Amino acid sequence: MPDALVETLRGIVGDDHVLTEADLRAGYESDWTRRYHGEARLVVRPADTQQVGAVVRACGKAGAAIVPQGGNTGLVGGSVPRGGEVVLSLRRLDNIGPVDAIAGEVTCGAGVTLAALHQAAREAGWAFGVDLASRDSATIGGMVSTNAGGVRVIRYGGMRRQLLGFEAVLADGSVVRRLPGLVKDNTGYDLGQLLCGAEGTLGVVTAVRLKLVPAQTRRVVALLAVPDLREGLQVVAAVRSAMPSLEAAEAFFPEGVDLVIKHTGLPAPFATRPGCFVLVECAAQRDETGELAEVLAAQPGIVDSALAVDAPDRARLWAYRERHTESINAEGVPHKLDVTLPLDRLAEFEQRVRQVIADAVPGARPVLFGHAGDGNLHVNILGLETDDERADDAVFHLVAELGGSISAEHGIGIAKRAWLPLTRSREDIAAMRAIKRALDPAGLLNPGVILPPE
Ligand code: 2HG
Ligand code: ZN
Repeated sequence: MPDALVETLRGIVGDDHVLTEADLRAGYESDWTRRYHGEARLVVRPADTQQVGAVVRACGKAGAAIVPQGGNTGLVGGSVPRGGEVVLSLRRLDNIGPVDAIAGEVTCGAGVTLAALHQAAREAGWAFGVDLASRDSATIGGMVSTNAGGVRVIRYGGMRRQLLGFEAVLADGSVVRRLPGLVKDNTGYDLGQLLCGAEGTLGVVTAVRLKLVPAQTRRVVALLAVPDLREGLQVVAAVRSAMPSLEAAEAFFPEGVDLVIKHTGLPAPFATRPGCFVLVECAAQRDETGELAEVLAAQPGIVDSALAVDAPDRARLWAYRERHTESINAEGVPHKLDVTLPLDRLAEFEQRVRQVIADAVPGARPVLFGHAGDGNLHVNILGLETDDERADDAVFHLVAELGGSISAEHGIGIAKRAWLPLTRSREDIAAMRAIKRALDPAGLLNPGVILPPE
């Protein structure tokens, strides 16, 4: 039977941008880990905000649910169809406005990649505060929608802190625009901050106004071998209290480094195999290598270290951390549990979680790594069936017991919605449902994401 919606959408975006053939849809239907996939009714690729509005209106009229999608680098199943939805790709909204050099701000379309934004900021003598490993594909709209964090949160915060203004299409196809955005603006509800982290369930972000930060010209990275995470956190605390230029503080373990070595061919970073690796980066307007070396020298827990100042050397050290995700993926389809703990419980969590996983599913292979400076660990688990959630359940219960959150920076998606009540009260969830109902009464936008069907 001909799909009337296809014709309507072709009239809005042009024939070439409504994808109905299975092979053309495929790249939009499966997530990066291959754990989440579903068939889309079609993929539509509007070119601008006005077209996004028309597409949303047409879908609403046809009763067709929409899954908004950016670079499709999400890790919780929130950006791929579950079955029969329209995938609304925002990638063509890739315009970057001129950098406002007086305010240190820029307006960019939802489809701009993080790498392109970094480059535009750099060319204007500024920097953008958020950075993460999938920078070449991740788009700003998706990063706002998931309130992405990344490796510099300890210094600059996540996407929420960069967001000064927004433009979005609401579920009825109308457009709300608060651009360019003001640093001070107390005029009612902050809809931009509400859309940020809403994972496309309350509106479709089409453009944002973002804060930029001063470009730091001198960087130093240290890769450190320590006996365990507890010791690693001591080192991070020492650097943090002594050096305001601390920009990243990451931790990982031999289980992950072994995989990185296996899949990238990189040499082992140190002659000995420590219990834990810590990577810190400081960035300033002048060379702070001496200061960092001095702080580190006073840390008795460090058993081995490598310092890098030049860009290729820094990249070489970062590779041991940043190439975890792809190396894990090369081993199989992981379950990805992105959790955060109060910093004073993080080491206890790390010490207990492997056993908790082993007890839940004997033979499961945990690989932990993450952002030690902000209490965020990525608990990746290999060797599990896609829908065997026993290990996930056990880990989330441990997180809740220790006062943490089941999602630090990846969002809830469909992957974690069943555990929302572990760390959100009934009243809290009811308030979230009320907001969803108010802004999307027909349940058109990313249905089933964050909040399970009632
Ligand atoms: C990172 O920190 C990303 O590299 C991905 O948040 C984490 O692959 C993961 O689990
Ligand atoms: Zn991360």
